[in-house]
Amino acid sequence: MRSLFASACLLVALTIPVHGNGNPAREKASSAESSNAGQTEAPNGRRLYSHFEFCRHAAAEKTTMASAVRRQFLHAWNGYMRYAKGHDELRPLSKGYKDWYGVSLEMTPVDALDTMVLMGLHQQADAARELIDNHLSFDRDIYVENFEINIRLLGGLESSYELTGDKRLLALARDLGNRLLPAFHSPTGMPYRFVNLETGAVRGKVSNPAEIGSEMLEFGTLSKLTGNPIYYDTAKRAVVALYSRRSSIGLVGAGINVETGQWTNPESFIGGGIDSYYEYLLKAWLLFGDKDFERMWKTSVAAVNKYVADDAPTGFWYGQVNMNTGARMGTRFGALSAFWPGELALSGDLTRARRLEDSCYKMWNLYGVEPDGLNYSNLQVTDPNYPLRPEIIESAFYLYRLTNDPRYLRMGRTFYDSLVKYCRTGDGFASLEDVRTKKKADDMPSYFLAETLKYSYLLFAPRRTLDLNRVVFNTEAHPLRKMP
Ligand code: DMJ
Repeated sequence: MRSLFASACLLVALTIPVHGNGNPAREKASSAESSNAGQTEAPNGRRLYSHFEFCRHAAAEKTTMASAVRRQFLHAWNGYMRYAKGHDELRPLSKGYKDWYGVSLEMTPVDALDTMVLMGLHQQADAARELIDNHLSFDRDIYVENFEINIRLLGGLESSYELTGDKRLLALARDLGNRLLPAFHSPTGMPYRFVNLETGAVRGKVSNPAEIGSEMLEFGTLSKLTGNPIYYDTAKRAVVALYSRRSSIGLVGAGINVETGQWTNPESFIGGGIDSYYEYLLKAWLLFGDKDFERMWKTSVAAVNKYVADDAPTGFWYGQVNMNTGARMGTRFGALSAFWPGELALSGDLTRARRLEDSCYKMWNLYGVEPDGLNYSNLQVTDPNYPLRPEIIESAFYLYRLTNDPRYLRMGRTFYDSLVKYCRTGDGFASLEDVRTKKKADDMPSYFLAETLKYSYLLFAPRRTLDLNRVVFNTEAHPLRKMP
């Protein structure tokens, strides 16, 4: 039996086979169907359903899927609590843990907390808050990656504070924001890649647009929450410094020296290393209503669509070009680039968004899970791993919310089935070393709970679970509230 997601509620009537297919979610919907009064039988032995009945069953299937995702989230969290409690991340195969910097920064509890709140997992949220309250300290003599700590921890603390009102989370966010500020003390105002949380010393003068330009949402929110403009102004200065170094055709490259402002790599694309720079131009406009970001986003996306987009025989993609000339340098796409349909949709460009998500779905279905790298000109895998990434699901979520087209529910169902089939372990979920062989890797990144399972859940959950008009997600899927 085809899923009820297979057709839109816009249809007036449709026929559905009487018997189930061995799939629990669909069978549940089927058994509800069999109790219906007033249905008629079509000549082909199929039942004829009214528009109303169809929509009701599609809604039931969504509810079933949301519950199924919630159960998988619990499975992942329980594995973390059993083997990695109080550490950054679970190692799902060796049943151990990983701390990024030798000491724990409670990465998984902070990243997962707002997902728990949205899923209504109150007991688990209390346990995560207990770990954060009693064990998280940023007073550590360690060099941390400004970008990662900002999107996961600062964003996570802020979002959870907004959802719970727990002032201890805000105090931690403010402390962390102050410790990250020295990263921006470069001659150009663009941040160094690493900063020592205790001393404020910095490292890593060659950075990239994603790491330089993905602080605005978290730092801007910190200013709104504390009333201190320093965070907003510092992050904005960095973005403007980067934007003002775009090429004459409006593109940025993949590497830049934050001390000299000189580009070190002229390759321009939308994937990892540049991705969330563009994302934050759009979202800073949406979150803060700041017209400067509107202007920077519109200029940038026009250049990207003109030069980086590629209408290839295998589909619509975005590859690599020279930032100065627009000459094509490569035809690489991958899991990280699959965030772009979501950004396009959010900005109102549903045509490109839909076409690109179709290409992403093709990429996913080549091996039943997407690879981190794909040469789209011949559909050959260039980087075979799948580290439980969320982007393709994130885009399906935005597209479903903005179009109501059930094809994105069907995609979400495919992603869910693959995750459970290929990545689930006895005590969590594991990345894949190779999507072609499905060999697992000993990692369960914290963003799997922050992003992958959150977007999967929100795709199927009632819209009232989170009102997209009132929040903007940071690049780690932490929803931040729009404030005047
Ligand atoms: C996450 O940490 C964020 O989404 C980031 O922007 C990109 N990489 C991972 C997920 O793939």
